[in-house]
Amino acid sequence: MHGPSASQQLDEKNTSPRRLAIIDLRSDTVTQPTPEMRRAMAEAEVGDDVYGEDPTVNRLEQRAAEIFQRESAIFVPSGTMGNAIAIKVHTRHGQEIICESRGHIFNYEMATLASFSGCLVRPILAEDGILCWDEIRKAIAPKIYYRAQTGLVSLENTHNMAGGTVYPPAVAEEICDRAHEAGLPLHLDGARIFNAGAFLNRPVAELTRKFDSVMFCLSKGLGAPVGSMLVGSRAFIDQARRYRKALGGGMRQAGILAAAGLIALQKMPARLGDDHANARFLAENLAQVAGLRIDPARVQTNILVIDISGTGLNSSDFCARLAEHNLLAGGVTPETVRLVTHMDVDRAACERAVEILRMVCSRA
Ligand code: TLP
Repeated sequence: MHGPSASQQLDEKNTSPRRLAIIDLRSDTVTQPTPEMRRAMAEAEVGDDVYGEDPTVNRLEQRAAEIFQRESAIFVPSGTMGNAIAIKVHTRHGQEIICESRGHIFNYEMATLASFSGCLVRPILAEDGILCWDEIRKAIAPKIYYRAQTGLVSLENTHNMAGGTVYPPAVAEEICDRAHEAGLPLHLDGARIFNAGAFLNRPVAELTRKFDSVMFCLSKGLGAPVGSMLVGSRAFIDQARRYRKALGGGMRQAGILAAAGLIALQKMPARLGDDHANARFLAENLAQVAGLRIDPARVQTNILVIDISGTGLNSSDFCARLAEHNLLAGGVTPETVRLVTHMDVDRAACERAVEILRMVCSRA
């Protein structure tokens, strides 16, 4: 993702920050903690979490384990660290990881799967980001001594850069069953698994039950300021705790952050449908705009990846023009732009976003 930051864009125009006037659709990571979260953070009971003594972190980890019906969970500073730790626990140096070509672990995690875990990616392109067992089966390295062996299959649900697409449960389960039969562990980058749950109207425990580990984010659609969780077996999480420390992720009085995470888990999944309805609203309206290509039927959750090549602009110039009108979006490739709905963007803001996009396209 690239493009100017909100403050850079404001500085360039020498305008004082008026956050409310800006419609920020770059990501659901930009959400501000709710007043309830801020209160809980101020009042959180804390201790040193590296000693396992932060009661609020302990409660959050217990709650996450309960929701996902797992033995154990660990609070980590970011989704990137959660994925890096999971990959490290599952693999050995010199192995391959099968994932989709536009997967976050492959493209946006600073190659930690290579630097920390010593693995290569064996990418598979799927137009909608959703892999199926038949494709994965063909990508598994043959058991020949001179071939690097497959160590892990990692799926992403929802799939971010494919446009927030959701795995049909039966497809994900077949992959898990067959991969397990082939002796391979499965990790789920479930940064937005609650969006998948909202789309399918199914509990996240059910959607993820066959994966060996799941990472999900508190700081995206769920609105917490910081943090992600990794869930799995007790042995897996015990090992994860060692690697979290190795990466500098032992956070001491982290209950301040976990307090917001508990509210995120309790209150926020129920409202994700609003974000999905807003994304669908954007898609339906933008599909009518000359120069933009988006299929509303494929917008399942809160992410739109729009083909802007018909405007004759590249994504950086296109986003810069949107920013002149206080609409922030991010380029994915030179020809595509991503819009992400979230709790700080309501329907009125989406209506305004459509007007701005229409105007910028008509002048391109
Ligand atoms: N995604 C961010 C950017 O890094 C692209 C975003 O704005 O969407 N898995 C998935 C599927 C993600 O989308 C992200 C963040 C992560 C992992 C990493 O989470 P963080 O940002 O907490 O390290």
